[in-house]
Amino acid sequence: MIQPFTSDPLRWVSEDGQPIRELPARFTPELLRELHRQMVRAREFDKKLVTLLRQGRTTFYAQASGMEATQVGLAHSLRVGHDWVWPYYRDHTLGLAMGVSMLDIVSQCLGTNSDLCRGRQMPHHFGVADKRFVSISSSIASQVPPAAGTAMAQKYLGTDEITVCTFGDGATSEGDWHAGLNMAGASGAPCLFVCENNQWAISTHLREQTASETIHIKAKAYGMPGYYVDGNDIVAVMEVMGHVAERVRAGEGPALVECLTYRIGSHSNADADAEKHYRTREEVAEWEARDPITRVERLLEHLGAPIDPQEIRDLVAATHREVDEAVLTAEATGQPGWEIMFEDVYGDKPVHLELQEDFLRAEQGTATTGGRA
Ligand SMILES: Cc1ncc(C[n+]2csc(CCOP(=O)(O)OP(=O)(O)O)c2C)c(N)n1
Ligand SMILES: [Mg+2]
Repeated sequence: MIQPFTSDPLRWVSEDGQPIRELPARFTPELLRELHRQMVRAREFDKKLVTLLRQGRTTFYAQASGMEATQVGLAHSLRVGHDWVWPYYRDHTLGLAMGVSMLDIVSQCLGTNSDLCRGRQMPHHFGVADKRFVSISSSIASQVPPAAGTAMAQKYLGTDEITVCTFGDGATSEGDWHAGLNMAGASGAPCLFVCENNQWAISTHLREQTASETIHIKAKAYGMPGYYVDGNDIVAVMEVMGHVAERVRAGEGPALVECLTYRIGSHSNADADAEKHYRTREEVAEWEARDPITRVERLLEHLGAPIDPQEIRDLVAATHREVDEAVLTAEATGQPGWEIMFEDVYGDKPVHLELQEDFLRAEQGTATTGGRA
């Protein structure tokens, strides 16, 4: 029933919330409400983080608004903490749905002492070891070859883990992307590649990015199946991801899933106002009308289990409080001092680093600069 290489994206729920295929039994109103809750929470997180950015409290943030069904749906197809995830910089919604705490993400954005990497990464590039959510890299597609390598190791060691590797549509034009898919295909490694096709790579549209009709057909060249799914339909994302993840887990080799979606916000703060120069207001409005969150609300109405609007208002307010608390908690831990640049790399600090540290300490004119709380 779930076939690769379809010409249209696989879809279960129409844009106006009507089931167009039989709704699988697991999609009870309870599950749909929970998925809705997670998508709303992520959307509101985005809004609050953009505010923090505008207040100058962090310096980089890339919204995922509009892409919630793809990322939340993917999170529900993983075995969190067991399967390895090589994400990209727009995957905080995936992280939140995997149970990464807001405190961990906010701390990393603010670079406070509560940040797991203590301010030594670009903001909004977190990693969480116990979730096997690998630290995000900004270099487009650089996660793809190591993800293939992780999957090759899983195959070699005979584990029952799989590797999930996400990226945008633009990433598929990078050499690293082709090298990674080629390695995974040739070795039959258990890697699930997920393209979050939001149709833009900053200001470059997909049509300028590739002459290929779709992204998923590129899988053919690497000897793996390519699936095409409506990334704004969470039922479709979960059905396809679930099916494909099982296939990968069963030792049938890697697979590529292309989720067709859209980012309704700007690329990042780097192009906050520039987007009006490359895409029209009408195009954004067209995709806002296909919003993944409203689609679930309409589906619940259709199933006779509508969400009370007050419940949504309460959820929005609760999420805002949750972010505010995370920010206050993170900021209260203070910012790391310069000394941390000498820590966490070597078990025993080599002598040249000790000398450099002493030199810097003397330059600072103090023996204990400490954290700037
Ligand atoms: C190797 C490399 N080249 C260029 C950039 C600059 N850059 C940052 S984001 C981006 C667009 C990526 O688009 P896509 O892969 O579609 O992901 P999206 O941002 O749309 O989610 C580019 C070109 C970079 N970070 N790394
Ligand atoms: Mg893109």
